[in-house]
Amino acid sequence: MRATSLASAAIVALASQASAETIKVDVGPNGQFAFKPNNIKARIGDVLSFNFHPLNHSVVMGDFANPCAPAKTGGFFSGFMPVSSGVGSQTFEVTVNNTDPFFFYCAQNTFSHCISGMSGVVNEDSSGKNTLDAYQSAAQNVKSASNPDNVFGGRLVSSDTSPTSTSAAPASTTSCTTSNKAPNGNGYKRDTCSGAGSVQASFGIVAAALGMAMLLS
Ligand SMILES: *[C@@H]1O[C@H](CO)[C@@H](O)[C@H](O)[C@H]1NC(C)=O
Ligand SMILES: *[C@@H]1O[C@H](CO)[C@@H](O)[C@H](O)[C@H]1NC(C)=O
Ligand SMILES: [Cu+2]
Repeated sequence: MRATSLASAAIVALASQASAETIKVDVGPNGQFAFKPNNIKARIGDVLSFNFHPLNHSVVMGDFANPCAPAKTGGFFSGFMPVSSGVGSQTFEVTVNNTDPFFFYCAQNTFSHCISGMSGVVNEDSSGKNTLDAYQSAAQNVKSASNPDNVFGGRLVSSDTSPTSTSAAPASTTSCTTSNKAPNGNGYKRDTCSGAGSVQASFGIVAAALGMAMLLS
């Protein structure tokens, strides 16, 4: 019984790892005060990758009840990202931890970005009242947007191939060495990768868990 549930937990972990997606969100593309896309469906484990365009945008998680203000609990803030041309040298990556709806906005007050509609939603409850349309309408009545004091809740990653944070390493830049010695010495193949959160590292852990499950059965 214990072994079975351990094994199925391991399989679920592997399945969810394999299906996690990176969802690219453009912040202010083509000079627009908008996120593209701004109405996002995401699953647990998916990563939102915010790509900053000119001028000087940001992304903050907000609450439906207080448009253009930071979420009361949790959330994230990228900081302001001044970009003169092209796309900024850093992206901001945020992991989706549950399927509850949440809103995000740009806190730039020069030209009132959030107030003029620069906001978005993840997993909108389109059957209820808390829609993106309603958030954006309410935002028009806000005097000014606000932002947290510090960057938090995500990872700043260089847009070139070398990530500034190991946990955000894309598969292509993950380097792995394979050894046949599992930590418990039972011979399961284990990959050691630089870059946490990679599929290879997780597979090693899953394989080790499966090995444990077999020993217990
Ligand atoms: C970007 O915007 C922020 C917030 O308005 C401001 O504090 C910062 O000075 C701006 N940066 C540049 C380079 O304009
Ligand atoms: C998910 O959890 C991480 C780690 O606690 C946190 O940094 C991140 O902001 C969370 N994501 C959201 C959308 O709140
Ligand atoms: Cu903006």
